[in-house]
Amino acid sequence: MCLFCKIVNKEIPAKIVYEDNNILAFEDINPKAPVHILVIPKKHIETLNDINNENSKIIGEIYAVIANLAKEKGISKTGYRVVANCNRDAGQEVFHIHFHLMGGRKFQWPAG
Ligand code: IU
Repeated sequence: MCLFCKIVNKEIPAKIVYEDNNILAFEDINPKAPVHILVIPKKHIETLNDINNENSKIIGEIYAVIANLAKEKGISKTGYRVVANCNRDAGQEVFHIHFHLMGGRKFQWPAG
């Protein structure tokens, strides 16, 4: 079972900030910004390449959770970045799709 599936199953602890039937959000263990939360579908989907018409509804739900978390964390007005890394060149390390919600500082563009 993958690392994030284990977090979903509560076999590995995480600082959970949001949970519903389909989605889990928890603090990144190695934060790259003052706010750094990972938002994931509970269902195992490996990469963005695996999004299709059957499972894409969860992506909109994830973005609604992100918008709420950004408000809760007080970064919705100042701004924040959402990142989903796909495969090697983007530096994906965990092969269970996840959206990084990062805020609380200014970011460079283009991203490195
Ligand atoms: P990436 O997009 O796959 O590169 O991001 C994986 C993230 O998962 C990264 O920011 C790690 O710090 C984070 N993470 C975690 O929160 N808990 C863990 O046990 C492990 C990685 I391993």
